Amino acid sequence: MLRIALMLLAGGLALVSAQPGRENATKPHILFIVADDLGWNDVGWHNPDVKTPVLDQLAHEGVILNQSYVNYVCTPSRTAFMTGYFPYRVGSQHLVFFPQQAQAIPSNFTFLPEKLKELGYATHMVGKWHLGFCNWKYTPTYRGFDSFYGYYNADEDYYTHVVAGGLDLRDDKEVVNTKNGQYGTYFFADRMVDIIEKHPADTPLFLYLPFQNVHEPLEVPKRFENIYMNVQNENRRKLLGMVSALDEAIGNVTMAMKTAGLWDNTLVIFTTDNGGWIVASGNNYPLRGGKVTLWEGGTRGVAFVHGKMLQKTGYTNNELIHAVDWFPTILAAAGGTADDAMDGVSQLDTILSGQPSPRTEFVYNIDDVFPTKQGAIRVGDYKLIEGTAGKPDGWIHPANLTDSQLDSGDPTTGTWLFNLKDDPTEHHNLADTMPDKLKEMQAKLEQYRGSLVPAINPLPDPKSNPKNWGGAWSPGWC
Ligand SMILES: *[C@@H]1O[C@H](CO)[C@@H](O)[C@H](O)[C@H]1NC(C)=O
Ligand SMILES: *[C@@H]1O[C@H](CO)[C@@H](O)[C@H](O)[C@H]1NC(C)=O
Ligand SMILES: *[C@@H]1O[C@H](CO)[C@@H](O)[C@H](O)[C@H]1NC(C)=O
Ligand SMILES: *[C@@H]1O[C@H](CO)[C@@H](O)[C@H](O)[C@H]1NC(C)=O
Ligand SMILES: CC(=O)N[C@H]1CO[C@H](CO)[C@@H](O)[C@@H]1O
Repeated sequence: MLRIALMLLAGGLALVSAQPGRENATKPHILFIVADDLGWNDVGWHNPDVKTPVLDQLAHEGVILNQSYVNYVCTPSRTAFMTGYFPYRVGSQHLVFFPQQAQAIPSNFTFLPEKLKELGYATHMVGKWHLGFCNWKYTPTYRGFDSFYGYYNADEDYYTHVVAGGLDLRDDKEVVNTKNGQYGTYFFADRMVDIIEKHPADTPLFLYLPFQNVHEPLEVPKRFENIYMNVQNENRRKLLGMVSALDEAIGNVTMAMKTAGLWDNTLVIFTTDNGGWIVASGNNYPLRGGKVTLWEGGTRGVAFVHGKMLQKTGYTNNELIHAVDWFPTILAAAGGTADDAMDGVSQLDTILSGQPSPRTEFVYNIDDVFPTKQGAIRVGDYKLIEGTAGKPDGWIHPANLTDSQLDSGDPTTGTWLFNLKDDPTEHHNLADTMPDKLKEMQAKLEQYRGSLVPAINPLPDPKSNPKNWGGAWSPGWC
């Protein structure tokens, strides 16, 4: 697979550089936008009740990615984006990193912006990190970003920027304590625009924008909520308002790119980090389950790409892509090559011209820790889940968000085999009727399990307490 990937990668570069009529033969600017907990059924191109005009237009002008997979929760997906490795090979496969635990991506993994800097890129990040902060060496400006404006953890209040008793907002290394009462999406978008306005056009720009929206808590300025006055369920109304706030912020970012003259040479990659969190009114209908589950609703992410360098646009691409692929893909677009050992493969030709994906299989997750062992893989059209698949389970329509479906239904531990080509919504478990296929898939999962790295999951450390650090979550205790 790697050899094929390298060949495709060389082809992809030729396509980029051979494009006629380009004024600037410079490397493309790259806008890598990650939405937080944005569900399959929470974007306008899947659900006309959702108002995302900016994203809809970008998606329709570009290429909608219909089989773009992510991990089941936040830290693992961000691990995949930043390292190009499946989280189970890094040690970050077990849920998310928590503020009180000394958890981080080990230093021997090179992060994507470090590679891009070697290729001459300016690298900036605005938003959520969630890849470890207990030592400065694990934080964004020590892992390849020229600048960082955002937060280390997850789940903070959109107005106070506090999570679990500590302020979590930084400008590079400095604590920001002047934003209490201001909705995060506004000032994060302002910072994004500011970076773009100050950026020298002759330097390639890598802008990593992992947005806070639409993660819990459900908070949004009234004017966004008011777009959905027809929605009865208050939580759902707020969630949708948060989606529209995200959309407006991305509109401001794209407008700034145009004004700065960068847009025509910009490759936009948009993806969610995992499926919608049904408990907080996110929705993945008609897919099964959502965030924190290995069902398709948790792992098949909304995504698209956009840019003038795309050769074929305005269609839905059904090729198999996984979160680990963005590292080598972005690197290839920037004129570099990824490490051979990496799990990710370049999808540059897949997105540029609709070539077949070099990927035929991937690992959804392997975790031996919680609540029981879990493992899931895809090979060709088939998917195997063994152990805990996660909850909420089922096919939950937005109209049914408040009912008991949220926590009842099928058992969440078992063995499932699906043919996703025929059954993308995982209604028909083939484990009993296809015993040979099941054995083959189980053997494959065991093979993958051979490279499992133990989860980084130490007990909470009292040294982390923000009281020891002037009230903010701070590096320095591991
Ligand atoms: C980093 O070190 C760990 C532990 O030795 C190893 O499992 C992993 O493969 C290494 N990763 C890289 C990218 O070198
Ligand atoms: C987008 O820009 C407009 C015009 O500057 C501003 O009024 C609005 O608050 C911005 N929206 C977001 C979400 O930042
Ligand atoms: C809503 O839930 C009810 C009861 O569980 C079920 O009969 C109905 O089909 C569901 N509606 C949708 C649109 O899924
Ligand atoms: C997207 O994938 C689904 C299968 O999950 C398929 O039914 C649908 O036709 C695909 N969309 C397009 C436009 O190809
Ligand atoms: C990014 C970049 O190099 N932009 C340049 C593209 O070319 C025009 C004129 O050909 C310049 O004005 C831009 O600065």
